[in-house]
Amino acid sequence: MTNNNFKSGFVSIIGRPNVGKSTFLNHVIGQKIAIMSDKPQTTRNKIQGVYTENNAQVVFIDTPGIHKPKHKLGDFMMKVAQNTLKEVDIVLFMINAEEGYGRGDEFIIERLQTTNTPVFLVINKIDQIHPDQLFLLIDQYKNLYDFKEIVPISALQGNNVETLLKQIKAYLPEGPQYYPADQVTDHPERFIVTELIREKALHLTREEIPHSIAVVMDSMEKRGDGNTVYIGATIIVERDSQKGIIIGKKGSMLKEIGQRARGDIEALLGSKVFLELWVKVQKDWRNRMTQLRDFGFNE
Ligand code: GDP
Ligand code: MG
Ligand code: K
Repeated sequence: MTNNNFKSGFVSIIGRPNVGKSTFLNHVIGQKIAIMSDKPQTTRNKIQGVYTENNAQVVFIDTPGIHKPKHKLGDFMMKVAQNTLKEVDIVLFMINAEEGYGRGDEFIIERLQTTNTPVFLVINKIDQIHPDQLFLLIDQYKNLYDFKEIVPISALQGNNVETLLKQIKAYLPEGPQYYPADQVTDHPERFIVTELIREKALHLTREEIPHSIAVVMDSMEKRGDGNTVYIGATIIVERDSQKGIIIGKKGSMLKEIGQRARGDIEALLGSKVFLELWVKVQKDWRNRMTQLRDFGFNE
């Protein structure tokens, strides 16, 4: 599922209400994305959508609390928002070309000052303005912040959206495919399945394994008579020593994790389950993913 040239990462889209954030996501969806349903993985991870191609995956995530609030934001919400902006790979700051600069933008730009994450200015709704107006806007916003890229688009008509996706990919690090290409939309249980495996691994290894281990679903499909669900999943750890612990003597620990998880998954899905588990060492990325969880992706 991962090869050396695969790129992946997290992208946060921020901007005042009605600038076109949802329209942009929907346009990308129209091509290849799948929006996550309003099921557990959404409430937990605040993932808005996942865009997958042959050699890249972009996980669009929501950043609660970054829009100018009607009332004073709690410290916690503010911290969550700030941390999220630091943890993602790219921030897309979207504005409405028709409206120009406003106080809502001022609020957001203040928040952006404290992060080193690359920020793109996405100027949306260019179908509504004259090119001269666009140049003026670009000049104005250039003076407010050191945007890494400035990309004019029309999310509605799709103009330049491909270019924006290309530029996003250019800034993503090499990394794994976090989510299956066919996505979880119709399978909210996928997320629960990986959490069940994670839970068993943590429980059985006690303090020896940090809570930051991740479980990634490689495949989940019905086969044969349709009564058995085949699941392949990878447990990702940070160090070789942890891999050894998870696998156990002659594979005994991994077998135990698998058996216990399988019991729960069969109960969850109401069908027979064939579960194949792998263990992989990956140094950095899963840590980031867990941090994302810790930074407010929990409810
Ligand atoms: P959000 O609040 O940022 O998610 O904004 P929405 O995606 O809901 O868009 C708000 C409104 O702007 C909707 O009526 C969209 O149809 C419209 N809109 C979004 N993108 C464009 C665009 O590129 N051009 C034009 N003309 N309208 C757009
Ligand atoms: Mg919206
Ligand atoms: K970062």
